[in-house]
Amino acid sequence: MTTKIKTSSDTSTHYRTCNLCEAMCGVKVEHQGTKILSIKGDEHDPFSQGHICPKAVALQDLYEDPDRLTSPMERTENGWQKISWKDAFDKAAAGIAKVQKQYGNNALGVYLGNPNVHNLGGMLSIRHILTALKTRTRFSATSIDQLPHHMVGMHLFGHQLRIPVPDINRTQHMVIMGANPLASNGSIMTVANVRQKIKDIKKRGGKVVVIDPRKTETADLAGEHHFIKPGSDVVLLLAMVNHLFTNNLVKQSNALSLAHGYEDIAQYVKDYSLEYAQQQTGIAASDIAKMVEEFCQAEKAVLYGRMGVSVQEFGLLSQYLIMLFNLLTGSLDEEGGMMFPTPAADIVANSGPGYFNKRQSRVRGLPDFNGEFPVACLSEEILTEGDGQIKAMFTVAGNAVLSTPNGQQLDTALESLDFMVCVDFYLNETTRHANIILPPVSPIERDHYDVTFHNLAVHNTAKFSSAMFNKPKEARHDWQIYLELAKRLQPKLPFMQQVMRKVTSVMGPNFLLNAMLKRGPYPGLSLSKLKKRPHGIDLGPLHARLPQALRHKDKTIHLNMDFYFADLPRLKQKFDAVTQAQADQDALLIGRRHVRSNNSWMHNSQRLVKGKSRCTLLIHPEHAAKLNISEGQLVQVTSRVGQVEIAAEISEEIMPGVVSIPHGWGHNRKGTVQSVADAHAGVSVNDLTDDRMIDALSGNAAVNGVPVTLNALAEPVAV
Ligand SMILES: Nc1nc2c(c(=O)[nH]1)N[C@H]1C(S)=C(S)[C@@H](COP(=O)(O)OP(=O)(O)OC[C@H]3O[C@@H](n4cnc5c(=O)[nH]c(N)nc54)[C@H](O)[C@@H]3O)O[C@H]1N2
Ligand SMILES: Nc1nc2c(c(=O)[nH]1)N[C@H]1C(S)=C(S)[C@@H](COP(=O)(O)OP(=O)(O)OC[C@H]3O[C@@H](n4cnc5c(=O)[nH]c(N)nc54)[C@H](O)[C@@H]3O)O[C@H]1N2
Ligand code: SF4
Ligand SMILES: [Mo]
Repeated sequence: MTTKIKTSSDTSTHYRTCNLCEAMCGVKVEHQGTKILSIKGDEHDPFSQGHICPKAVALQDLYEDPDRLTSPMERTENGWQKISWKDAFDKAAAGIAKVQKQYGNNALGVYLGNPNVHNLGGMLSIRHILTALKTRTRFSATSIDQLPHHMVGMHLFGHQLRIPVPDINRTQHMVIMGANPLASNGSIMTVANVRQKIKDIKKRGGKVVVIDPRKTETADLAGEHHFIKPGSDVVLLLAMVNHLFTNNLVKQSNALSLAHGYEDIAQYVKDYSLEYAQQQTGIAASDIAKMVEEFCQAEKAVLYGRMGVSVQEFGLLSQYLIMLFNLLTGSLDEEGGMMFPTPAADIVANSGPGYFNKRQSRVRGLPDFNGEFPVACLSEEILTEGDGQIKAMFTVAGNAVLSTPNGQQLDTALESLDFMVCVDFYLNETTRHANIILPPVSPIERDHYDVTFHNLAVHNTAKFSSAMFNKPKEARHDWQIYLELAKRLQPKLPFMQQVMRKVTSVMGPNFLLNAMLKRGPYPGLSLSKLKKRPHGIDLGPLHARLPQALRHKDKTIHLNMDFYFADLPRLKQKFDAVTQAQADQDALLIGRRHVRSNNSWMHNSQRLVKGKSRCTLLIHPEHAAKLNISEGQLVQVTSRVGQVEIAAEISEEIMPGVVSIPHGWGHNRKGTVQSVADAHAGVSVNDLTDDRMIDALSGNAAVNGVPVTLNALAEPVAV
């Protein structure tokens, strides 16, 4: 809520929720007019209690960034030109219509990037533009991210967004697989100040265990850490579930009583012994047994797995097994286990349950989820000629060239398009291919409510932030861009849709939020009530919600064993054979995140990128010595699809045989306008990740565990 600005010399205080990552921290901004004086944590925020990370100050950098686009741009023979909004909408609509008329509606591809989910107006009005674009060729960042979580939610609990999260505030034992919340600030676990939460678990006598091919910041704090060979988590999980059955450790619970036929799981996992898991993962059989037994002995325990597990070749089966492990140990829907949040604006009640494999992609036959094809097949859909080939693209809040596998191939593919429109405020590696760029306002110039992340939060709260500064009159919100373009692309609509579009353009999407709040589970809550509480409202800890929270009509958990365990032959094939790729490779490549970075798009903030380059190749000393690589030395890294040259950073924190490069770098390409990022360019790990390496069960991209070879190049250089 903003205190009214009287004169530009008055200092005002504004409270809002930072929308840059999933953690929903409350910030307190001091400003004089539109000059920001400071950004600090809001200690009265009921969710974050004053915590922020270094990225919060980047809200100011984003707002003030001279490279941030504030007017629509058109690419012409003489370079980029500013154009009026009217011309931009007319030209964007005409260009899309022309391609669709010539090649059919599906010749337009759509890609939705991650920040769309962190955008209130965007989330609530995106359907208007998707309808008007009339194409069934859609992609998003979901299929290089959390797709397995949606599928497990849909199958087991009846809705793609019915996803339980660790009750980190009350657990006594937490096992973290393939997540580094100390850098990422948590994901599919909206939690502020995770460092403190982990310390608190230990302080109350509990335990935290991390399973990761890198001894991360989280692993350091946790105390117990096990290296795991990238991509082998699925074998570990099968053995862990098997151990529950063979050692009589399955625990009855309310959730388990709703999962009919769970006893049959034992049959599917029986061949996966601890010894086999040791052989495949590198974790000693005795350590695995101890890990399972300690978990079962703990009063309250939770197993949590994220990106490291989701984006590997058996990502979906792994996330399913994580859910089964929680279910079979009495940790699902119990205090201190995996619990279902109760958000004030209930997106589960306001969206479809999700569907899978209704259609298959044209070239490779990959399954859709909810109407979206796996992003790993985007470039082939542009490059492969024939009926249904993508000839134009529409992207929103995404930078697929740096974010999706075989980015170099996508870069080339985008170059070949007839037409492209991007809704984005940077001219970056992806949007440089656009014909028209439509830039929305920056985050602090809009209202905010985390429709998505309240649904994944470890404590129930409701927080609404009004725009801090009024947007310039001529500027547009994302939702306004969608609606104006939709009007031009599809002037005629069925009556009710026409009314909804009209009402949304006149009133803005907040009325939809208000309707959700009023229909929600907390009587008396409304937008006007939230506006009076600028720090937000505390709605209490998570509580047990089964069976009511199940969206299946019969109010039971559907285990869908046939679907999931049908993946076991593929698994056997992969793990039983030493493949040629394994014999040739020097290392398995994984990613990493850093608290001062945010995917590909926060690298234009000097404050965040300053200091030593973080885009380095992490390699273990023994491994480096074997390949004659010394600290700082330039190394050529080669995969099936590409090659990069990057300085080595030698560290014992990485497992021998594994190397790590962070994603989102590789700036300074011709035609981009991001001066700070260009000066800290780095290389793109997604020029190495392979569009052919996917989780065949879900279609999700597999960017962890990519086989690469390494060649020491020049003499050491300073990093
Ligand atoms: N600072 C910062 N915060 C962010 C982001 C960011 O880019 N920067 N991005 C945001 C987004 S979009 C997301 S989705 C979240 C992601 O949040 P997290 O899931 O916490 O993501 P990462 O930090 O990448 O952690 C993944 C971990 O998995 C490990 N890993 C890699 N391969 C394997 C494997 O095969 N097995 C196992 N067990 N582990 C493996 C990696 O070493 C790494 O430590 O973070 C969000 N927050
Ligand atoms: N190798 C590897 N690849 C990965 C990952 C990994 O761990 N390893 N992580 C994956 C994950 S989890 C994700 S989520 C994806 C992210 O992939 P993307 O979503 O494609 O990429 P981002 O880097 O988040 O780019 C966001 C874009 O949105 C713009 N933007 C920011 N805010 C707004 C806004 O409010 N409105 C509009 N219109 N635009 C905005 C930014 O300028 C930027 O261009 O990357 C994935 N790629
Ligand atoms: S942790 Fe995330 S939400 Fe919190 S201040 Fe940092 S970027 Fe913003
Ligand atoms: Mo993500």
